[in-house]
Amino acid sequence: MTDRPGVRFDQLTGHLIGERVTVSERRLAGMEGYFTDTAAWALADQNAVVYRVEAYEPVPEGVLGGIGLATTYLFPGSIGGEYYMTRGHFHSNADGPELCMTISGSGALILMSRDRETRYEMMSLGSVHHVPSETAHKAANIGTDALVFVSYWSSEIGHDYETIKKSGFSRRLISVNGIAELR
Ligand code: S6P
Ligand code: ZN
Repeated sequence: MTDRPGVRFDQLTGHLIGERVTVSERRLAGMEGYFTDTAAWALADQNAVVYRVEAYEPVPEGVLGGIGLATTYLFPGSIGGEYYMTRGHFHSNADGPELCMTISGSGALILMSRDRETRYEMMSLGSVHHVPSETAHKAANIGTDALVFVSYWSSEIGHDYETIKKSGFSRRLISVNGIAELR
């Protein structure tokens, strides 16, 4: 028995701290095919970190009975006018919803239904977003600082990246004269 939780959350920065927190980084090299302008992607510094994720999953993915928690730090940048974004995914196995809350920065949560209807919600300090089941989701950073947000999901769901890798989202968030537009 211990009186100390294994993981701590810093509500100002979003940092998850503890031995059971896993940290992963996604660089441009790991985002082949995700940006429309593949030539601009190929010319960009492949070492650039697009986002970092700190995650705490008390129950393994695919197993019923836990809530996953992650903080995403999505850095500012763009490739061919398309904002830096997370890869995006559907939930799978048992599909299920997710809740996201913005800690800092400004961005958009892009949501696409199974019939490929795409919409987005603006993300800013304190904004709360419900990602319904059967909805692909990815975040885009439209600001000049890191976009930091926290996500919660049920442990029994899995993550399907293949569908988005293969078919993408039906619309993309692009900077047009500095204004975000979904096209
Ligand atoms: C997990 C949740 C987030 C993302 C993270 C990175 O269900 O949606 O924690 O994993 O924002 O995005 P992605 O699409 O590369 O997993
Ligand atoms: Zn998710």
